[in-house]
Amino acid sequence: MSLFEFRVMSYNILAQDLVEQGLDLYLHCHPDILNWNYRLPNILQEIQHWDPDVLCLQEVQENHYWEQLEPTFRMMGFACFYKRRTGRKTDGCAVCYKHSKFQLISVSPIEYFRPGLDILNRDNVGLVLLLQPLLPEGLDLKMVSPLCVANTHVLYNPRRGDVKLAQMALLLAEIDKIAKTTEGSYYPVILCGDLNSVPDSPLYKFIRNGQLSYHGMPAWKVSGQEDFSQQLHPRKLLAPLWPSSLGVTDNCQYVSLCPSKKLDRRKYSRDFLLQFHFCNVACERPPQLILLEGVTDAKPDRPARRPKHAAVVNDPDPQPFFPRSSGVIQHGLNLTSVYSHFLPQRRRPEVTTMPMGLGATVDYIFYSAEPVENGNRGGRRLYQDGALKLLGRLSLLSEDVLLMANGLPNPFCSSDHLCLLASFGLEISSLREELKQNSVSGQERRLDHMLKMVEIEVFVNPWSIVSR
Ligand code: KL2
Repeated sequence: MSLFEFRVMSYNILAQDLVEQGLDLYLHCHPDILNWNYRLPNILQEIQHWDPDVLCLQEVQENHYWEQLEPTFRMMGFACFYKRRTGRKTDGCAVCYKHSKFQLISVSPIEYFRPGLDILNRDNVGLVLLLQPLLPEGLDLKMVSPLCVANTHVLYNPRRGDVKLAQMALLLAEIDKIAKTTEGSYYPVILCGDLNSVPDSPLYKFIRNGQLSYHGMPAWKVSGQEDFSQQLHPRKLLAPLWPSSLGVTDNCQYVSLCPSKKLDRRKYSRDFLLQFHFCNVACERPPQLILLEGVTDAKPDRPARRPKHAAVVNDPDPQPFFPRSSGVIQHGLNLTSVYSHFLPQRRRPEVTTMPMGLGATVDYIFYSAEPVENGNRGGRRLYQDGALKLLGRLSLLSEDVLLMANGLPNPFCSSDHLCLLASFGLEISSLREELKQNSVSGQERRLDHMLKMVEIEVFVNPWSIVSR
């Protein structure tokens, strides 16, 4: 099986305006290394060195993007897309791809801010691209599937897990729309971002296991960033998490796209329709009505407690009706993490950022995989690679190592986050291979399947630093 190989980098490059607004977060740093003119060439050099084909950046300051980053990336062979946050903060997300490797199919910027909705009152954003991998000349593009790339920077506030979940739900709904094939399955998805949530937090589990029962959960618990269990009256998550007026189901799908039939038939609530049950018009027999004995000859009786003239009020909830589950959200993308969040040889957690000298993972590259049947260990799904294969990744570091370098940023790493880098292979189908597959016996196929599982163990080696 031949593979279309490419590398993906996710990197929160620390917006300069945020450095200057939060200088007390960087007291451990020499002021010179916080200077943008010092940081920019270091960050560019790092990107150039690892040479990704897809680059997902967070905390990209708008003026730096247009004046410095985009022109440089363009010279490096990237096509670039940018989405600034709504509101007053000056940074946003960028997704860039090598135009020698991919062709753009579509791009969707997403604003999570929705006026009037408390749960979506923050200015974070995301970007979702659909890319067509380009094959060597002579090969039909149809032999390789389009790839969906999403990038986001979720709200920081450790107390507002409710907002973080709603932001993720909007991003997942957009991915669902962009990555869904005409047959209802999904193109491979790569989801990068700073999710401001730690591994095995409820938000992380929601992405990885496709399901979260949230009803009654304190909002601060969602991200696992900090412990607010001493707080007297914590904000709790109540079902439904977001109102139906958002047009997103509890399965994180846009209502207009979800498979349930004839949604537009249920435009009015039951209470609203009941008002008309015995209204005057309903009790009046149309004069031209042909009477059928035993069917239309009885005059409907108005129950005594129903007034003759029902005061018809406007429907308070005229939104399209769709069923909401009680306190559970789900999504249909099968996503697993490139990183395992643990460095077995050091027996320490991986770290992607070091706020105030404390190491944490909040940055991720998730990718589409196949859930292993009956591979559910205590609610945690097991995955194996499908059409998209993880070939390697750049090792992260542990907190103790970063502390020896004086935390982040330091003279070598010019952001308060480390970059994440993964190398993938996307299956290129060929007629010959399809024929071969169809001729192998069931026994051989099972063996082939087992071999694949073993290979994954080798691939998911945290020390497999990508090198080419
Ligand atoms: O955690 V971050 O840093 O992904 O590296 O995302 C946010 C935080 C970023 C954008 O909002 O600014 C940082 N204390 C510490 N850091 C903060 C705070 C805060 N109160 N607010 C924002 N950030």
